[in-house]
Amino acid sequence: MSAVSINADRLLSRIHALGEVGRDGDGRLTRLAGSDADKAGRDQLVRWLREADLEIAVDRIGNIFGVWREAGNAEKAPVLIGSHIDTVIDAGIYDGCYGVLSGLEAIQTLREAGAALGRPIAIAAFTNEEGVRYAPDMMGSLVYAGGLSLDEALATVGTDGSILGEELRRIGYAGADGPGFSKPHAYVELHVEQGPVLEREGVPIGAVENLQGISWQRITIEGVANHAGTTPMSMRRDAGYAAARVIGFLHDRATASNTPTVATVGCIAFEPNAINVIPARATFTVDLRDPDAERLKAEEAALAAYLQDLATAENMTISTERLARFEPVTFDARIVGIIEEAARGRGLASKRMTSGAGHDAQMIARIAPAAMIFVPSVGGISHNPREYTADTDLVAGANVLLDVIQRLAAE
Ligand code: HGY
Ligand code: MN
Ligand code: MN
Ligand code: MN
Repeated sequence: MSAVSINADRLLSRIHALGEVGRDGDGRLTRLAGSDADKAGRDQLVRWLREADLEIAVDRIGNIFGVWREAGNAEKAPVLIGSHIDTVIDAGIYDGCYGVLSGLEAIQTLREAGAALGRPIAIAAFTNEEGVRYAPDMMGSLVYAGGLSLDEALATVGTDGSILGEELRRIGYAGADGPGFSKPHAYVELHVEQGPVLEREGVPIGAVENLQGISWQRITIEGVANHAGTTPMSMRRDAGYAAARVIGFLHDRATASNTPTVATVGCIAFEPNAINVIPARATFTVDLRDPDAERLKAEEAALAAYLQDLATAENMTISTERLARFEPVTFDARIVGIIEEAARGRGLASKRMTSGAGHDAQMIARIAPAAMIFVPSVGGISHNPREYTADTDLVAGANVLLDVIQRLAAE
């Protein structure tokens, strides 16, 4: 175990302070990418990076980097610690922010301890990890890893009709300079599990060895508007009913299967959306995930076949638009081993596991050895204001991160 430990009060107070930035009139925490609330969160992070006397860079997709170049041999590629500070709607305070602020805390702790490491250390807050306003998710890290062109990303149209590039310019985060390194020596992301596994098994640290595949689609069903009172059931082409059939199909199929497949319809809109008008159109999103690439493909094919049959049976037009698709990812086994060793060094049990959630780590794994550290989520709850992780677990995870960073920086 390393001689140093993080400053728990500083980390916890920053998590709670950032958790207050971007609350709306009802107290709901929402910092969607490119929004004023996102700007407020970014500005707060940049103030903390300045306080920590780090070299600050904002790249052209708005990723924010803080670099401690003189941590070690400045010629060498840095160890990068990252995550995100944008949130979903009505979010908790830990998702993403915990990892970014723990990375900052680790750097400050090491500097204050006068640690001489072998290579620079950098932290990153990636743009639009959540993908709620602009799909796909993990967009900033995807662009940074070369998986999506900058121009395509900046031109993305949001659910509100806005353009990501214009919004980044408007909030002052359409940066220019990159972080001064092309790819990191290694990448580690610390994140709350957002699921029930660690809490259920009473294990404080997750050594995340892989991450499941993700498929996002938008489906549009065209029916015919008609009078709710005068139209016999046999004459209806009710897009609302057809959408309900699809939601039932997805839920029942994923529930009945004895596989880890999960299916979610998170957004839905009817047009003209009037109480006494049979919906002419239903537009909704489908989020399908599975750790197995072939099974994910099979689930997408089963949905496509179901939509085709439904369109024929209900005499409707059904179209689909792909919003995101990422294959399952296996993280770097060597770094997973270093995480387990660091946990042991702190007297903490750890468990190898799969991530159900998408993370920036899955993008950076395309260009550098990467892995993740999880800490337990109480009740497995996340993407919900009741998201909670005990302070002791937050501090333990950050200390494991601190030790992993030192180990990787010594290479
Ligand atoms: O969707 C996800 O899993 C991540 O929170 N963006
Ligand atoms: Mn996250
Ligand atoms: Mn999230
Ligand atoms: Mn993440």
